[in-house]
Amino acid sequence: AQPVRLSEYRVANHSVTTVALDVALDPTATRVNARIDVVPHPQGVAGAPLVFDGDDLVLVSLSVDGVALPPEGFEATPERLTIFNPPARAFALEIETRINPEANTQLMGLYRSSGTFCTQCEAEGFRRITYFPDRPDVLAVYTTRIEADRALAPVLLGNGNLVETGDLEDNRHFAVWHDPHPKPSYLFALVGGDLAHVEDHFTTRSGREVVLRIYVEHGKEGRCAYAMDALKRSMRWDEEVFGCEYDLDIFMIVAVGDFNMGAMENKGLNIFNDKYVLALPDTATDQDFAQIEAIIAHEYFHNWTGNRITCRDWFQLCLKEGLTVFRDQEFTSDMRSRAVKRIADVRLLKSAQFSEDAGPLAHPVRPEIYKEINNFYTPTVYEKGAEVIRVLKVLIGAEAFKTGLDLYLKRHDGDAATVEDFIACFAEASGRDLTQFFLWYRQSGTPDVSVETHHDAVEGTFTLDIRQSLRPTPGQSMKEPMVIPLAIGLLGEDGVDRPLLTDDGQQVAGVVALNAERHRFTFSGHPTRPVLSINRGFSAPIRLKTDLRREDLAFLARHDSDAYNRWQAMQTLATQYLTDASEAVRSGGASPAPDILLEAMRAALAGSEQDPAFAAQVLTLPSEADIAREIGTNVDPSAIFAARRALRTALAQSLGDSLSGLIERLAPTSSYSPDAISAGRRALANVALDLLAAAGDAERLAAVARRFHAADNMTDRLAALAVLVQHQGSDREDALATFEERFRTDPLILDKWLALQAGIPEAGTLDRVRALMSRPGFHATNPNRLRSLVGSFASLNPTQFNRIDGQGYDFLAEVVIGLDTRNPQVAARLLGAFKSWRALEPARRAKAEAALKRVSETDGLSPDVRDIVDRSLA
Ligand code: B3K
Ligand code: ZN
Repeated sequence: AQPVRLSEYRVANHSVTTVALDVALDPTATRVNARIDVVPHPQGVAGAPLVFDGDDLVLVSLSVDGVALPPEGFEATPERLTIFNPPARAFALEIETRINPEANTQLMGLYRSSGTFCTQCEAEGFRRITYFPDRPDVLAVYTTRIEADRALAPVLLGNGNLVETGDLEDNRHFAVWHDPHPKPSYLFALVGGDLAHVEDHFTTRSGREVVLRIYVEHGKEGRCAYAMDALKRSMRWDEEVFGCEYDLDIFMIVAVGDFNMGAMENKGLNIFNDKYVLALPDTATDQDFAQIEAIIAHEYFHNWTGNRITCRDWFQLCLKEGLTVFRDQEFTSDMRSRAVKRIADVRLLKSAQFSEDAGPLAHPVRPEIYKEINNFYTPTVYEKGAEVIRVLKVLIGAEAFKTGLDLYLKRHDGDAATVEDFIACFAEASGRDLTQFFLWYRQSGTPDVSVETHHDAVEGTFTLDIRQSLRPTPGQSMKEPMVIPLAIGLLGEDGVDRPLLTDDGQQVAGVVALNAERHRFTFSGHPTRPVLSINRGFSAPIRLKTDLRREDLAFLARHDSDAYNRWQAMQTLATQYLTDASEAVRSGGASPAPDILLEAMRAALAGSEQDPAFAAQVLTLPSEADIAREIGTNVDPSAIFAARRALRTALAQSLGDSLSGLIERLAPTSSYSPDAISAGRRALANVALDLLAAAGDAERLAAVARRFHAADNMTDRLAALAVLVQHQGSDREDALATFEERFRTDPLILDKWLALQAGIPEAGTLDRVRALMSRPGFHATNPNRLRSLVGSFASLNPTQFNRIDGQGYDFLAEVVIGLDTRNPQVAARLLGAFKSWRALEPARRAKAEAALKRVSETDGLSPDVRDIVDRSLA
């Protein structure tokens, strides 16, 4: 396939004003009649042929202004409709196509999920329904008429407002939906099926009455209350914080079981993976509740950032995704704890995005070339896309940021915009030149920033020598220096922030900005050496090296006024220890003494009940992947695992009594509630439980097993099970069997059970995973099942995926090859687990490469998998 380039963007030669779709649903032969009002684009090529996209389409009939086109006037292939001499004025095109939803295993376009007809059109799925200029800068007003057998699909849903329903002969019926807001085809959706719903209402601040509905499988109505509440809170919050009001009479969410990703923001008709809708205390963990809240908000927020203002082309994907992630992060921060949310977001950024930036799949936040757009829904576009907006906010200040965002929402309402349009609003609002800032969108890779400090006791000065660099990434060998805002503080011996005075005695705000390769900042008024707290709140998404000593880090972990940096200090301390210890395991040398780290953990534990959710984060050690990333090259996952396990054992032994005391004091006094405070207490208790059992002590494990059996909610039950599965022995198999028996009929819950087993760090896990894959209840075509079992194995089990014999890699390659013919998007996603293969030590690297080559040599790969495998091997 030919790559698509940003530099080659041209307007479409033909635009569309209105679309009237008439869809007669049938499992294997759905008829689609599209009446499309076409106008030649004034900036397009005059007299150009009309070229519409298709994918796997069968044309039944075609007419222009009511007259059938003669065969020599057009060409229709499954991928393209070309009309050689279209009228040079506005005209109506009528296209009839026939599609087979049942055979649609890609889950793009119109497909069936457990009998329900539903659609997924982003990025290029609409062209699997009818021929169309399937690109985000073609905006049209849609009317959708859906008809179906009443028994097969009593519920018929479309975008916009319901305008008509009625009965037809032969037990058929229809519904007509009209969406007055012009939109690109990727936001089109329809649903038909036998679904139940729950209903609520929302009154917007200007008085519009909105009906809210969540559609689910019959019997699941009782699991929607949390999602509905999250929706109403999102709607209110978006009015209050961003001034964004809802703009239709109804807002619908439909939960389906087969979905390629989390959810989709179709106008007025969001379609969700049911995992992100359904929740009860007994079925969902605290983490599930939090994710539901965040994703409901995210999709709802797209109504303005994505739908009212959409993207000109797919290179601008971060325009809607980065901004909407930024907005959902802010929402969660306001609903829960800002510091804890920041920590969680940075953890995700580092694990998913920094690793992407460091490997063969690195790409800029705004890519300039792609072969398969579905492969660019990445942590870089989403998470780094949100970080970059945060950088902008720190650089220009909260006030100018708000003015700029208001300007953007107003100026570009109804537009298909670009990142340049967006940034221009902030340049205008702040009066600043944002040319250098724009490098955050253009240059891929994570900047390295190193800081050397120097204290001069005689002069009373403290100097920072800061250097930035950016390594080469695919397609970008030369890099320019970035503008990097670093929030800083200088702590005195009492742990309190000292005033920041420049060398001429001027007080400065707490942010220094780098814009060149090297910078020196000198602060005065420091007769004694202060302790530097830098990149507070993770003000810039960088890899930071400082000359802080272990004692300094322990001091910051205790005293920093910036909560994020208290957490970061402990992580850095632990990461440094664990990288050294991994090295020692590997070389057979002696492990360093963990004294300072143990003491810092003990201190954190002592104050943990003041803010349990925060303390839970502090007491969670860096993951094996975090340590691997820090080591960077020649990585041996087994050595990392051994070092980490030894540290956990040491912590369990030295902090055991404090941990058990804490668990007792955190025991719930009332029944389960998913609120953030209660969730924080459970999180802390469960982190403590996990540490306490780390030494594998039989008595402690028996106590965990009792907790498992006594749990009255999924959070505590699953947390206990997660501890048990880490340790061989009969408790584990008993607990797994109990869980399976209890939730046997609920695949969504069994997914958790699959994921835990896939993560067991033992040699038997691969066989276990294979066995689980071939059990009767495992639907190997369902994305949630695959992600839970295969995805967890490949991404969350470093020692077993990276087995020294290469069997973990072979397994993944085999699954990807088998899946690719049915669902290329999910196959490509799973293959992404190889993204750090080049960082491995030589023996594993060779095995990983061989497995990737096997994929690469497979005939008939999809464009999705072909693109990932080619870039991975390049
Ligand atoms: N916009 C969708 C993602 C679509 C992915 C297409 N492969 C969900 C979201 O980000 O809100
Ligand atoms: Zn999104």
